[in-house]
Amino acid sequence: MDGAVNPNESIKARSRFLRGTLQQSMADSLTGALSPDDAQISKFHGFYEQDDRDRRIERRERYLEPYYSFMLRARLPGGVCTPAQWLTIDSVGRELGNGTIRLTTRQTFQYHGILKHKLKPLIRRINQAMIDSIGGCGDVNRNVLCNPNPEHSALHAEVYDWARRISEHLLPKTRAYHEIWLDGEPVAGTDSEPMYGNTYLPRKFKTAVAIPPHNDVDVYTNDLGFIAIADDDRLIGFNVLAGGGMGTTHEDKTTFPRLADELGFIRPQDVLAVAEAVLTTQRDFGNRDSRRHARLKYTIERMGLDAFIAQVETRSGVRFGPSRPVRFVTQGDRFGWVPNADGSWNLTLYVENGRVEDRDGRRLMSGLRVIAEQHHGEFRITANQNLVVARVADAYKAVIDELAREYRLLAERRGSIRLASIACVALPTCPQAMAEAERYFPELLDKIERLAAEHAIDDRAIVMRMTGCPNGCARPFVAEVGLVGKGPGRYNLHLGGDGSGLRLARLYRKNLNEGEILETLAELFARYAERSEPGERFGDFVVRDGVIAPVVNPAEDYHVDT
Ligand code: SRM
Ligand code: SF4
Repeated sequence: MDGAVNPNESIKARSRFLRGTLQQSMADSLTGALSPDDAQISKFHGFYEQDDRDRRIERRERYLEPYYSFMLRARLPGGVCTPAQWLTIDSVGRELGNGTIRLTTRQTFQYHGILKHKLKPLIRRINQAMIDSIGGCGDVNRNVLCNPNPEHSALHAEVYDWARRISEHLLPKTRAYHEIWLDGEPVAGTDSEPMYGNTYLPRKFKTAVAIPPHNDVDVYTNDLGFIAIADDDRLIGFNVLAGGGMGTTHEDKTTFPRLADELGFIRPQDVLAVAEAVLTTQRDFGNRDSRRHARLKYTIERMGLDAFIAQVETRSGVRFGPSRPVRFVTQGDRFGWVPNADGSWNLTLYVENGRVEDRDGRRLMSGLRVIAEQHHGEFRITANQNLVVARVADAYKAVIDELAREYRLLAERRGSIRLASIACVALPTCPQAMAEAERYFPELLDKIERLAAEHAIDDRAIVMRMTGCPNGCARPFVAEVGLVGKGPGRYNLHLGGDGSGLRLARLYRKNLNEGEILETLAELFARYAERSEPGERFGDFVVRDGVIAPVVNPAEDYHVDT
């Protein structure tokens, strides 16, 4: 921490509850960009200014400004939308974005390549379909995650409803969004923000709700987590977690990924009060000088867990009981058809790195559109960037199955490693990317899968995740194998997640090129094939076999070489 006041704080304070000069920036047709302050404020409205990094040099050589466009991220609690909403999501992507839809690791969708003049029509179109983008980004609570597989229908419906209510409860209250994008009446007098105040949170804030035994939402990597506790399929409460996060900075040992701590057990009726108390504690105690150290994980490290819990209890008026025992067995999705307790079915489709488009003979975008036209249930985006066609009535199962086959959407012939893998967006849109991820990972996986086949371990699902930088958007620090971009064509290799999101991976080798990654994995695969016990996961094996030591306390031992 250098003690300097962070400029983002004064931008927020000056913004008149997130209005800034966004309307002027939008009206300025001389540039495709926003004013620098508005580029910060726009995030709270759900969109980021970006430029096409593939075209930077060419544009510079022609004395043109960068090719600016915008990425917009919707708010979609639990990733749930109706088929009618999907049809809008699809049409908007085709007409106003770059022709694709990007499913994200937080169960929502993004559009890339939106030109400035198309932003307002786009926001209006999704809002007409009852989807907004408030808090898609920015220093507020982000999209709330919830396990997407409703096979325990009654319990899931109840838990999902809590995820939706948390999302509503923690929304900013400013009318700026409605005023600017939906032509709402300007607020008479002064707007207000009772929960956030005029500088909002020090940093982004993420919440997830998980239903054991599936940890596909990676609940321990969130600032705030709720684990549903059920008795005979009836929700009796939640174990509450706080202080998880992935983002790090290469070579900066004051930054580290962290799994959330357990605060204790609460009853369902206390959820909103506790969520608000955790959020306001972070609002008041979080670091507002250094954005690199501003997430709740660092606040808890600084305050100490007991002091943090005491604050939350005082603010919420809720006393935590002892956490209930829970067991998670997986952090991946289950593909194909899965029956629900109410007789309906879910079909989970593999969406490579979340990109919905028609490519290489696999007409994913068109196929999903046709399915949406026939389907009467729901769509659910998973936190692994896949899509569940959910609640398909038994009578419609054959119709949907035939469409999925016709458009080649079924995951059946894909390898176990690929199905358990995810990659972040990275180049060409992400300004933070140091290396490729989404565009390169499939090609690398072809080679990794061949290696796995050579060692006869290709039927073992290994959770592999790639990101273009250490911000950790595909949560590589809880993967069994995490590849984190270091520079063009270079990645740090992390090992040792447990396949259920309960153990951090640790840096194993730095700055590897493709040949070195494959060489290193080949050695490890050989060892795994020879020495692992039946059913032992790769991540567990590398820890047991002494390849990597588990992280005990990330603030102290994450950066220790082992
Ligand atoms: Fe992320 C920033 C994409 C999930 C940690 N993330 C970004 C930006 C907006 C780059 C930027 O700063 O301008 C990326 C936009 C790329 C693009 O062109 O679309 C970006 N993050 C994504 C998505 C789309 C990755 C994906 O391929 O699915 C995910 C969108 C989630 C959503 O729908 O809300 C996404 N980002 C995550 C996650 C995973 C999660 O939340 O479960 C993390 C790690 C968890 C965490 O927050 O600790 C994550 N993103 C970051 C960080 C590091 C934060 C930190 O504490 O240090 C940044 C950088 C920042 O905030 O300054 C970042
Ligand atoms: Fe961009 Fe880095 Fe996030 Fe990948 S991990 S999307 S490169 S910020």
